[in-house]
Amino acid sequence: MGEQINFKEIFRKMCLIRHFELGVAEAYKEKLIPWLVYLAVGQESPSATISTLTKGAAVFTQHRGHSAYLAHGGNPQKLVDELLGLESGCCGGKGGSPCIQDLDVPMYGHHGLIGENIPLATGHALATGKLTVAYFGDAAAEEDYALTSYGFAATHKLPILYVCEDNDLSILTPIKDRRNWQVYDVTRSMGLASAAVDDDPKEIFTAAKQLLNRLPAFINIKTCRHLWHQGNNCDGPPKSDRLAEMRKVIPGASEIETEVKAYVRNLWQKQLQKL
Ligand SMILES: Cc1ncc(C[n+]2csc(CCOP(=O)(O)OP(=O)(O)O)c2C)c(N)n1
Ligand SMILES: [Mg+2]
Repeated sequence: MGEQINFKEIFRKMCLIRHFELGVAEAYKEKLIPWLVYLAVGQESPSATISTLTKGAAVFTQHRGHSAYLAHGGNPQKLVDELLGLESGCCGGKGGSPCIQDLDVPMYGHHGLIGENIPLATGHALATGKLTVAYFGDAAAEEDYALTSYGFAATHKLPILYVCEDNDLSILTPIKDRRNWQVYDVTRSMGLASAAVDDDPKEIFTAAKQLLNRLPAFINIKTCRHLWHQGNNCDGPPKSDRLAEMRKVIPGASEIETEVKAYVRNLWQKQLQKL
């Protein structure tokens, strides 16, 4: 497992996710993608950081999964093709945005029931004994089958890291209207190593590195979704933007971002010509 934080690698992955997603938003706006898309603009840092510590892990995601796919080494071209419904997509063009799966990563896709990836990932950790990472939102995290999965993982000491990308929203409903308890308090009481952090890569890296030595574990990462639950609209400027913060402190940030942006633009242009 990587021991030192590599800010440039994390920043590069964040730029890849951000510009990839903006490319999806553009294609969606132009109606080149006529089906539902769930974008992770603003939520780049959790998977960009966790992936640097969990190379080779099996990854389970839910509907907002482009970010984890790109961060964990998924093929951006296959993702573009998937979103365009082409046979060359990672699911043969039949999965679409919420169901990204690619056994080359290996990454297992979502089926529609939020949080279902939590028991599935838990079963994977039990069956294989291999490091498994499950990404899900703050609403998925509170589902009954999620809670029982955490308890099962604690009992059987499974090699799994649960990563909650906590944007404080279940479509439009904030946590305060849904529950008066924290999932990480429940997981801690079950015996899982648990942490709650902000979306600062340094904070995520430090906490995740410790948790990975004490699996099973749960990490709650506060993050900020910039766009609507589905599609490319937004309600004005975001409350926070971690990528913008990183641009100010990473040496060579502008060169890295320009390079990644050009790469992503080229990817979309090349693929759109296939339509
Ligand atoms: C069991 C179940 N209940 C409700 C839905 C409808 N639904 C789809 S996504 C979603 C919100 C998910 O929120 P969260 O897990 O926090 O992820 P986020 O969208 O915020 O990334 C809901 C309620 C569903 N798909 N499955
Ligand atoms: Mg949420």
